[in-house]
Amino acid sequence: MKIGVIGLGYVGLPTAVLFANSGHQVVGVDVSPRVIDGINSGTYHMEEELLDTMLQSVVAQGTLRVNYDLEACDAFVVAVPTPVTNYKIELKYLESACRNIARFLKQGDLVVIESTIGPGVTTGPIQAWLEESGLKAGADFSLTHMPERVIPGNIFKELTENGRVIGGIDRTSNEKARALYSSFVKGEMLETDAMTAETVKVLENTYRDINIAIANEFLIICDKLNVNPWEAFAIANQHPRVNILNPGPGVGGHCIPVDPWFLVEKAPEEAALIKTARARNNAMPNKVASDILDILAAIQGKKVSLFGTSYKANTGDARETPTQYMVQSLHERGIALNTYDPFQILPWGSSVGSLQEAVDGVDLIAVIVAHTAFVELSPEQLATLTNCRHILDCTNRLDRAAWEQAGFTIHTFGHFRNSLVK
Ligand code: SAJ
Repeated sequence: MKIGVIGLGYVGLPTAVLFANSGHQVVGVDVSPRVIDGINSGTYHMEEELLDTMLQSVVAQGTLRVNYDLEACDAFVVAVPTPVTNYKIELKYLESACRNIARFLKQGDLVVIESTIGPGVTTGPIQAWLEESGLKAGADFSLTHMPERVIPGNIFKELTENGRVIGGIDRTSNEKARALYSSFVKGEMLETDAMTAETVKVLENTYRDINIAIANEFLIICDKLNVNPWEAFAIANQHPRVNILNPGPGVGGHCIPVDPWFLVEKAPEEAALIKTARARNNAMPNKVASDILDILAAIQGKKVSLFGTSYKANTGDARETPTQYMVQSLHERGIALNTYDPFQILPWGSSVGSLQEAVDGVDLIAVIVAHTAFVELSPEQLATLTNCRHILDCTNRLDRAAWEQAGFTIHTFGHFRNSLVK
């Protein structure tokens, strides 16, 4: 089959590569010169080695071609972003992708929407944009929503092994989508209707957001009670029906903090818990900033280094990263700081490029992200680079005994006051 993949981001590009690798002719379309020129010149690299090798090979074989312009295909897969701005979902990229497809749509084609969308969008605006082709959904072409559900950092495995939801507008759409994706998906594919598939995806991510929010709220309550939350959670999680997630400095990325708003938009009155959970998670960077302020005051320090600017461990992805909001909050309070991340240098003014620069002249190091490079840092080595001996561990991953042995004080996130008592 000839497949057009629109949007070559963290889902679209690997999907295009996997289709091409399984023998289809694939045309990848994107608006970014970095992506198109990079792929065409062989200088674009994917974060996962296996996918990177596959990308180079399908481009060399000509089974994947990438371009700014779309062309006629038998199936179209849409994986463009659907960001949320001021609590509203922006469908502009989706609209432009669908209107673009409408120009080439012909009898018998299949359109698959992978982008995350709120309930009702497939049979609402998406169908309407596609029908500007003059063709009727169902009668002339097939349409399904197949939400992507992969976790960045493990894309190849998740794309091939995860179960999929197929939410077609009719049975034929579901059958066509199943046949197409069977070329690389080994996981179970569950068929339903478009509205259910849209709802499933946002329920999943909202469920995770709320579960993280309760962990964060428990941390704040434990802090008030002077109970070590990490110890309390570890014990509570021994219970067979309890699974408290990890509290942390906030919820970043482009999915978990975004998708709940798709439900809020549909049911603003009813989604009270969802909104509260969002507010709780959004307040966490500020909680870290306040703790930093308190520790600096107690140790008579002035400057902090924030270790980690990605939204989570072992990725260079900084979308919606909590660190960004922490930096803002600390700046507003007049605290001197720098940020350090082995994966990236961000244009925040305060971002430094080496561990040595990061720890030079600081009084406190706040470990925000559990990058392996931080968790496995040698306390003895760090001790030779800086006079700073105070660490706030927001990840609870540092080996406290080893750090204390090397002369550091580890301040526990949610329980740091304990370490300030002499
Ligand atoms: N986080 C916590 N505590 C936890 C788990 C995560 O504070 O116990 C934070 C992380 O540090 C990060 C944020 O939440 O800032 C989101 O991280 P994540 O690992 O939960 O999720 P993503 O955004 O990397 O990927 C998610 C995945 N969903 C789930 O794990 C339930 C993935 O399956 C989805 O497909 C993806 O969102 C998406 O695209 O929707």
